[in-house]
This record gives sequence, C-alpha cells and structure tokens, in this order.
Amino acid sequence: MKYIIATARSPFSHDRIEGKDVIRQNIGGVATGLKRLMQTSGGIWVCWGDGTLDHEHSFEDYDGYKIARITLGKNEKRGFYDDYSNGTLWPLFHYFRDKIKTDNRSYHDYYSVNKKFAETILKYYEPSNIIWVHDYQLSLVPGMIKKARPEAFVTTTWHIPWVAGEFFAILPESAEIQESLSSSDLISFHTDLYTRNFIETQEQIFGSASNIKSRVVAIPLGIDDQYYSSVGKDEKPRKQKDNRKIIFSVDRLDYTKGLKNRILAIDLLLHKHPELEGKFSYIMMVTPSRTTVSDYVAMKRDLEMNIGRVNGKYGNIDWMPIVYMYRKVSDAALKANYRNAEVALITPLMDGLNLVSKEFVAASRDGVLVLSRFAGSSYDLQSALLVNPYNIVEMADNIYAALFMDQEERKRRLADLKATVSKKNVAWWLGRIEKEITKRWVGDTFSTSGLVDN
Ligand code: ADQ
Repeated sequence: MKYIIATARSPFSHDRIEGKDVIRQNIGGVATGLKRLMQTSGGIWVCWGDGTLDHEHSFEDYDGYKIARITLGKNEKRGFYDDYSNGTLWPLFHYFRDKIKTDNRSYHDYYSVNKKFAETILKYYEPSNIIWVHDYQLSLVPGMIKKARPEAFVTTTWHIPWVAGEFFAILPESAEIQESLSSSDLISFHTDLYTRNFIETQEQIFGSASNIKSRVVAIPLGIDDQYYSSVGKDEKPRKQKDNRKIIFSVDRLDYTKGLKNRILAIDLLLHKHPELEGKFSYIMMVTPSRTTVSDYVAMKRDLEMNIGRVNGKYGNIDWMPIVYMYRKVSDAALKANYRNAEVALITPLMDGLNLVSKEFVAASRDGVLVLSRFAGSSYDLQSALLVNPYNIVEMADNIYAALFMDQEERKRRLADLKATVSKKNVAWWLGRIEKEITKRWVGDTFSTSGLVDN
C-alpha cells in the first residue's frame, strides 16, 4: 500500500537564488510530518509547484518518494490561492465575517485548480493506493475523485477550524464543499469541537448526518518532540543583559494570530506595573506570509505602528520592551529561542491547532506557556495559563503571573505539558490515522508504514 498525498504547498521547491539553483525546504509542521511518512512508505506527493524553477521539475524522485507538481498561471494562482482560499475560506473558517469575500469568479479558479489536482491524482492512482487530501485549499478534490473512482479510498485531513453550521451557511458554495468533503471515507480534524460542527453542518445542509458520523474523527497533529527537545551541539544558553526575562512568540503574519492584542497586553502590563521597566524583553518573531493579499499588507502596517507606539511610550536609550523581527529564521535559531524564553505568548484569536505551542513545550526547560483558549492545541495543553485573547486585562495579568511564577509550579505545569506533547507526537498522529484507515479499508493489500502508535 502506498499513499498519494495532495497538499496545496509543496514539501520543497526549486528556486534560483543569486544565480544558483537551490532546493528550498518547506518548514511547516504538516510538511515535516508528511515527509516522514513518505520517506518510510514511499508513494506520490501531488502539490502546487510555486518555486521559480518548479516547472522544470514537474515529476521527480526525491528521498524515497515521488513528487508530481502542478503549475499555475498568475491569474489562476490569484483566484485559487489569494482570493478564494485565503480571501474567502480562511476568514470564514476563523469566524472573521467582515473579511469574507464572496466572489464567484475566484470560485471558478478554485474549482478548476481543484480539478487539476484531482486529475493529476487520478493519473497516478492504482487500486492499492490510499489518497490523502489535505486542507481547505483542496476541499473539492475528494468529491471529484469519488465521482470518477467511487471505489478509491479517500481520506481528508482538515487543518483549520470547522465553524458552526449557521456560520458556514454564509458561503454561497457551502453545499458543494460539504458534499465533496463528506464523500471522503475518513475525515479528520484537530478537535472534537470541529468534528461536532462538521456533523451539525451536514445535518443542516442535507437533513441528516447519520451517513457520515462514523467517518469523522478528531486526531490532533503532533510534532517531532525529540527534535525540539534535543540541544544542538553549538547551542549556548544566551545571557540577557541585566538578567532580563524573555517573553517569546513566533507566528505567521496573520490577523487570526492576535498579534495586535498582544501588543495591547504588553502596553497594559507596563502601565499597571511600571516597576517592570527594563526587566523583560518581548521577542516577537513574525514570519512574512501571504504578502500578495491586501488585508495582510494593511495589518502589517497597523501592527508595526503599535509596536512603535508602545516602544516609544515605555522604552529608553538602554531598553525597548518589544524586539520585533519580521523574517523567517532557521530551525536552530527557533529552537534556541524556545529554550531561552521564560514565557511563550501564543495567543491566536482562532487557530485550528497551533504547532508553535507544542514546539515550545518540547524545547523549554522551565518556561511558562501562556496560551489562547481559542487555539485547538489548548484542548490538550490544559496546564498552560489559558487566556481569552480578546480580554486584554486577563492577558496582561497572566503575563505577569507567568513572569513571576514560582519554580515549583513552573516545573509541575511544564512536566504535564511535556508528557502530553511527547505522547501525542507526530508518530502517534500518523499511527492513529493509519489505524482509522485500517478499520475502514476494504481492499486487501493494506499494510501500515510501520510508524509507531504509542
Ligand atoms: P499555520 O497557521 O502555519 O498552520 P502553526 O501550527 O503555528 O500554523 O505552524 C507554523 C509552523 O511554522 C511551525 O512549525 C513553526 O515552527 C514554523 N514557523 C513559524 N514561523 C517561523 C519562523 N519565523 N521561522 C521558522 N519557522 C517558523 C495551519 C493551521 C494551524 C495548524 C497547522 C497544522 O492554521 O492551526 O496547527 O496548520 O495543522
């Protein structure tokens, strides 16, 4: 048995940088988990080749598996990726009603790109394959495949939240998307809440959900905990000037991540506790993301203005409360930042799961996690200090509590969190998905990839 995996973004891409042809790895947690599966079990990975030289590598063998890349034209990319995936579905599934653009021209591009994915999958499909479709950019693919090959086993993993049925109904194409997803043989979400919402949506659109209940499961994605807990050989603990405590965060630049509210919480913290002047540094790392989508450009400006305002209000020649970095960093630098932080401030307004919170827990030695209740990971990470990211007072008070938490409580909370993160790691996630597939697979050639289910 081999997988055909479909994701919008590629595990790596070919680019020309400063005259040289280079391979750029995709750093996200999903890519890491799936690469591991493909290296062990082989198969084909179907994805959009967005690298500048990817069109020269539309099919290649790499690291034990094959990659089939789909090339998109400029307008097609805009309609499929910028407008419909990120301008319509992304805000819809994160409850940002005012940002949802409903324009059926972009749906047309979304439909035709999904069709390209389905056709590419079907081109390589063999009856012993499991087809595994990922996320909101490819929601029509399961239905297209089942229509052409009803006997094919299709499993879908949804990485972002699933909203309440009456909110989903805002979307003009809600019935088409629901029908496609619910034709999957197995559909996995990160939390029980999303599975309940999906089942309720099915009832609202089709009158009954009895045909899908047994095919919908909650299996939260895990991380490679050993990678994050291991210390690099050149890594040294960083000494902060004047023993300043470090508060750390890393996010993609996105309105769902609650970045501005965090700045407001730091503002309030310093207003309530002027004695904290010079006592901490908040290192806010922000990764460029969706830079061609207009909302993101305006949001960056607003965020930077607020950072400047707070630094201008409380900073002095020797100290600025917020150290802001807008760039991607290496894995090693990210790990070092997780390890050096006394407090991680992970407070999205809405987040399907949030891998950063798990990475921090695995890497930290005695840090405190301040985590939003609206991150899917908070269901498992109950020993964090859980906050409502819309409540600035609660956030400021919890940052203060985290900075001054006694050693015993820090250790106890972190030990609880570490136990969960290492039990439900990426191998556990893959093992659970494979177990669910085995229960439902009627073909006779299924054998698991041998990944551990602990
Ligand atoms: P994302 O919204 O991308 O994913 P998240 O889960 O936080 O969010 O993962 C981001 C990943 O990128 C992490 O692995 C992190 O280490 C890495 N990263 C971020 N900034 C970085 C930087 N500056 N340098 C290096 N690495 C950086 C979507 C959903 C989430 C869900 C995931 C997985 O929106 O809710 O958790 O999929 O299902």
